[in-house]
Amino acid sequence: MKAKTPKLPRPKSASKPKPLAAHQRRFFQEEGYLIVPDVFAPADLEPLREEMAEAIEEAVQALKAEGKLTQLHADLDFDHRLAALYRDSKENGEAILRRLEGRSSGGFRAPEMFNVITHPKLLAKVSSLLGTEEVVASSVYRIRPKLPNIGRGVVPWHQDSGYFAASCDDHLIITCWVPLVDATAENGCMQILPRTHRGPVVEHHTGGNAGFLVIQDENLPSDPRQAITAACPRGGVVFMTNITPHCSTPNYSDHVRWSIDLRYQSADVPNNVAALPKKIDAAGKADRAFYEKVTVACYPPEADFVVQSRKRPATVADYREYVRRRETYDGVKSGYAPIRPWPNRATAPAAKA
Ligand SMILES: O=C(O)CCC(=O)C(=O)O
Repeated sequence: MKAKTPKLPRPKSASKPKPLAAHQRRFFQEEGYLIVPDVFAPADLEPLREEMAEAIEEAVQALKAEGKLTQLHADLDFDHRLAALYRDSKENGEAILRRLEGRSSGGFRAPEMFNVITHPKLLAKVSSLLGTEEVVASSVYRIRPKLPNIGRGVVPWHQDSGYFAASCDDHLIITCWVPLVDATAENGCMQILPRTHRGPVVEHHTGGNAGFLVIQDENLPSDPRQAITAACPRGGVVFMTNITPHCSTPNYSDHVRWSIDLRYQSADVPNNVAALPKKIDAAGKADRAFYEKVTVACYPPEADFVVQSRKRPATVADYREYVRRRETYDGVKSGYAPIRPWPNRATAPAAKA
């Protein structure tokens, strides 16, 4: 990816960022999710879409230079180009996706991404759900380009806490699912099981579609037919708790269902903001003190960073610090203890009828 200037002016916005209204907060508390159709103006997300389109163009040019690609589909827009490239060649499509998504789909760290993660309109709403002004962004954010008619982006039933340390089960970590196109049932928006988020983290299995964790139907906290279809327009956000079961369905449209999902927690919830390795060896192993400190976090392998604190403004990460933390954590490739050793679906005993 090309070198970037770190500072990017945020587009001026006429309206002051608003927290969620009491009825919206109540809905979230009762249902375990909330869809707000107009958190962003579509223009707020345009720089991110453009930067991702640019990253695709760079990947295309690299493949062309290697002689691997002749049909560039340069006439197609952001919503359609990757689908056409993937259709022509799965190998090229995967190479572009790997470049765009980076390690664990969270490798994209352009200023435009940081600007969405730290956008005051989003933080005002997150802050009102967390009930604190000191907010930490969990580095577990993902870019999800769900391509038409392939299984890759179809995410099976899970609770986000299925991925996190059990020590964080009782803490609120909010997922903000941000579509970059209108997300519909046709292009594979999420399905959410409402009113089940006050229960426990149920059994997950490894070996779900595309390597994701999966909650088998018999382990879901309620009948999957109770699920709601979480359609959400571009500019909107689907907010969920870390215990809310959700999944997503195939994309039957002709375009990519682009989305990102971001996670936030109170600064009081265990995090790894204070943990940075002193050294990382050639095999990607960090010093012992780092592993001792970092395992307090809900998802130790990825770097958390403070995104809002009026009380301690010096702790808030700017773009440089965000990149530094993410790159450092990406350099640590091994040595983490398993977060949650769920059984494998293929080898687990069959559920009782
Ligand atoms: O984007 C999707 O299809 C699924 C997203 C998801 O499961 C998540 O954000 O936890």
